[in-house]
Amino acid sequence: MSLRFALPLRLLPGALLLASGCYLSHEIPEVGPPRTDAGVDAGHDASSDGGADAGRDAGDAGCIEELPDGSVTGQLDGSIGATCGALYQECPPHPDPMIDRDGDGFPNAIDCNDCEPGINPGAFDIPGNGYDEDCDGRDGLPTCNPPAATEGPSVADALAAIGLCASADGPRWGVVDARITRADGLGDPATLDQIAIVPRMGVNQPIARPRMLSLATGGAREPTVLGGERCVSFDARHEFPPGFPVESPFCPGVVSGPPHDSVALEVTLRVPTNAVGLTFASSFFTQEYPTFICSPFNDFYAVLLERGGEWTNIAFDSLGNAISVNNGLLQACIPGRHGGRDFSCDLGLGPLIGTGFDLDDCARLTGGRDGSGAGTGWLRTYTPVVGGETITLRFAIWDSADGYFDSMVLLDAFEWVVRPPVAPDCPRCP
Ligand SMILES: [Ca+2]
Ligand SMILES: [Ca+2]
Ligand SMILES: [Ca+2]
Ligand SMILES: [Ca+2]
Repeated sequence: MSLRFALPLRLLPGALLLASGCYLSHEIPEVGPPRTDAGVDAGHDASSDGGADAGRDAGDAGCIEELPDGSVTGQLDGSIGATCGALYQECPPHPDPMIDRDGDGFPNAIDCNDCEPGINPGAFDIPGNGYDEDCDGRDGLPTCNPPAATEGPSVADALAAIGLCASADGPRWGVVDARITRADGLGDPATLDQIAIVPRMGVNQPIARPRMLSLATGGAREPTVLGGERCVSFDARHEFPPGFPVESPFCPGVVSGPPHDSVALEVTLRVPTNAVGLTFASSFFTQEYPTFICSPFNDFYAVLLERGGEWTNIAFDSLGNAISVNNGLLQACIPGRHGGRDFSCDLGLGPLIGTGFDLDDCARLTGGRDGSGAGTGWLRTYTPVVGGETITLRFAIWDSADGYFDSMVLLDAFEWVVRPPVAPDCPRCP
C-alpha cells in the first residue's frame, strides 16, 4: 500500500485565507526564456565582443547601458562588454618588481600588465578578445568538462553542471569550497536523489549545453527515470535559512509553514578582480499549483548570498518578492483563478511538458482532482559583486508546511559579468 493512502487529506486553502482575500491579479515583471542568440545568453559570448553576455548587448548597438545596481530576477536589460576603442593600454617595462603601478594589488613581477587594473592573475579572462587578462599566457578560459548525467552527483560535478569548475588556486578566482546541504545549511539533505545532473527536463533543454542541475523537494531527475516523484515526502523537518520566511504580498495574511525536504548547493567563491556582477539562469516548478496557492504550503526557491557574515536572498522578482508558490512569477500553467488570484499563464503549459509537473500526481492527497502544477519558465538573476571579494552562494529549495506536492528548480549558466574599460566618450543608450 502506498504511503499516500495513509495520509490525511490536506485542507483546501480557501479556509486559510483571511477574509480580505488576495488583492492583486497577476502583477509580474516581464519574464520568459533567456534569449539564446544575442541577449540573456549563457556561457557564450553571443556578440563576440568580449564579455559573457548578461543582458541586451549594447556593445553591438554602439551605446552603453548601465547594469542594475541591485539584485534582480527576470529578463535583464542591463549591458556589459560595450567598448569604444582599445580595451587596454600597453604598459612600458619597469625595473622594480615590487611596484604596483595600477594599484590592483598585484606587483609588477607577477602582473602581466601593471598599467591596467583589469589585467592580473586574479582576473576573469574574457574569451576571444585578444587580451590575456588573467596572465596565464593565453586569451581564454579553461573549459568545464561536462559531467555525466546522474543523481547524487559529487559536489564538483554539480558545480560543473552549472558552469563553475575553476578552483581558486593561488591568486586565481574560482571555487574556494563547496558542499551539498540543506536550505538551513545545518546538515545533509534527506536523500541525494534530491540533486541531479540532467541533460533535459521534459521539453526544457539546458541553457548552456550539455547539462544542467536540478534540485528538488522530491526526486530531482526526469519523471521518466524515477517514475512519478513529484509528490513524495521524505518527512525531513528543516529550519528556515537566514531571512526567511518572507511572505508574499500577493497573499496577505498567509503565513508559510516550516521547511521540509530541503536541499541546497552551497559554494564559496573568490570573485574575479575585474568582475562587477554574476548571473545564472533558473526555472522553478511546483506541484502546489493550483490547489494550494495562497496557503501555508508555500514552497520556496532561494539563492542566499553571504558576504562578510551577512546573508541576503538574491533571487527575487523586480518587485522585491522572494520566489515561491505564492509569488508573482508563475507563468507556465493552465489559466484560472486560484487563491483569490487570476493566473493568465502566459507561457501556457508548454514548459511543464514531460517534467512531471504536467501531471496530476498529488490528486489523492486532496481527495479529488488537483490538476497540473506550474512553473516560472527560465529566469535570469543578476547580482552585483566586488572584484576580488569572497562570497558564498547557497542555491536552496524547500517544501513548506509538509513534504508533499514537490517543487523543483533547474539551474544553469552561471556567468561572471565583467565590464572592460569603457572610453568616457562612449554614447549612453537612450
Ligand atoms: Ca599591478
Ligand atoms: Ca594589472
Ligand atoms: Ca581575454
Ligand atoms: Ca510542497
